[in-house]
Amino acid sequence: MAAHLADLAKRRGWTDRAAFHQDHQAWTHGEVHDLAARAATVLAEHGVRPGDRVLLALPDGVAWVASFLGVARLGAVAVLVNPELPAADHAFTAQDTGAVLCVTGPGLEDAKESAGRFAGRQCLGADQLVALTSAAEPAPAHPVDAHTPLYVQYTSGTTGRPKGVVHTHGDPKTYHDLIGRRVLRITQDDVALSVSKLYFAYGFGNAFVFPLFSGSSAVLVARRPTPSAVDELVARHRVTLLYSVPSAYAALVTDRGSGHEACFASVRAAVSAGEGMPEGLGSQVTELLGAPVLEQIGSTEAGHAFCANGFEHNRPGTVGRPVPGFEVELRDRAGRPVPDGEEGELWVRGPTVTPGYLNRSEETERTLVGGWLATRDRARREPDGTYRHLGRADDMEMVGGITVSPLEVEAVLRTHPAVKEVAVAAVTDGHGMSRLRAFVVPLTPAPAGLETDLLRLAREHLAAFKVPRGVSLVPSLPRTPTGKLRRQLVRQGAW
Ligand code: 3SK
Repeated sequence: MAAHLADLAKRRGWTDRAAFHQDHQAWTHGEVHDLAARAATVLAEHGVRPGDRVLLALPDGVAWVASFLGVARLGAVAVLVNPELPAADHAFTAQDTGAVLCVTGPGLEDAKESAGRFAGRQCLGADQLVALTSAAEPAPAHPVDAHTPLYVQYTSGTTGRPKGVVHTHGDPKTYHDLIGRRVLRITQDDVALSVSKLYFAYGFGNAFVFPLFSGSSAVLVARRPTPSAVDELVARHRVTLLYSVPSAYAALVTDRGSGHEACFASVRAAVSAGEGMPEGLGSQVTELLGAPVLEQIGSTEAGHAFCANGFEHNRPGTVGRPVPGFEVELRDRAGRPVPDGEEGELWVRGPTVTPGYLNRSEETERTLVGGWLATRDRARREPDGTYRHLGRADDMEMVGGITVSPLEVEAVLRTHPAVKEVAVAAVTDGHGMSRLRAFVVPLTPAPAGLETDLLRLAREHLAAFKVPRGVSLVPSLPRTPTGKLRRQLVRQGAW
């Protein structure tokens, strides 16, 4: 992939075009590929050989890009992890992958301390890696094919140990051909900003793969940008494609009110994934940005999106139609097909579905059945072929022996104008009984009597068994770094 991209940039004349903007500096496609080829030499000097795994625990930036492409050039495998994880999680990933080297970011560069954090593995600070490239020659590319493993991303699911998902050298080009080019119509004039980070499947496609395969550029920021940082970055770099998640879009809208803002004039589309867009939020975002919101759904196992809305066919509130090249089926718990209009679990087949999890043959067999991927997402197919996402199969709550969809209750409570965010879960009370409780982040200041108002609203719109027994006002909800709600923590009341 690394050699193919460097060659593509030359053949298409992109070498002098900006590829990445970081802080106040721009890096061209030519500079990035040159840096990556030299980084490969430095990595080889640190003992990296074809097939070895190299952990990348560093924030988004050009050093991340050069490290990834350097690893790819050597025929080694990059393991993409959140640099902010606790030490025990880093140690687990280092051991699970048998990484030979960990490339680390700021705060983790102390080699001795880092070696402890990464289970005794050799560590190399990303700044040092970049500094060493100035004295290094470009490395030749190790021969690989489309099926050679290229990178591993970890998925935690809602329970259990994190699992390493393997993707191959052929996958990124396919993400770009199917989603970047066909769905989003990315051209070399686009400028991307992704709130989701590069170590996550969504951010990896948005801000790394699509720019490199299209000759366009992306703005890279080390930390998740605040709403005012998004305003500033969009205006400064004239961002055309904004990729984010519903909770961050909600913050963008609520932090200012409504109405189209001049700083967003360059935006031509706002892509949303990670979880369902609450009703009404999509139109608020469209009004603010003056651009369509394109909702999609994907998974780490699929590599990127497998269902998406596009410019010609955009149905707000749905995740759109299968991405060209993907097949989607709805099945019941027994694996039987579910008719249109009825709810089922989403199964996906397509060219970038992972060959399997690292070291987890049983989980691989359970999740990949006859070439189909069990996503554990629940959905309904509408008559026009679009899919409506109804939550995760393991999201359902059980109260008094009855199954309740927390999403349905949350949708009702969210219509209250003083509610910023809400999560509903079955929580065990002092008598060991499972009771439905709503956790609400209010818009500040919260109006007096908000809890009573919310219970009244729920009683007006929901069957009695779906009405929460209580409401707790909380300052925030537990979310993954990519914005997904951690329902297991909500259930435990532990965050
Ligand atoms: O979380 C998702 O829905 C998603 C969407 C696009 C690409 C990747 C992912 C994981």
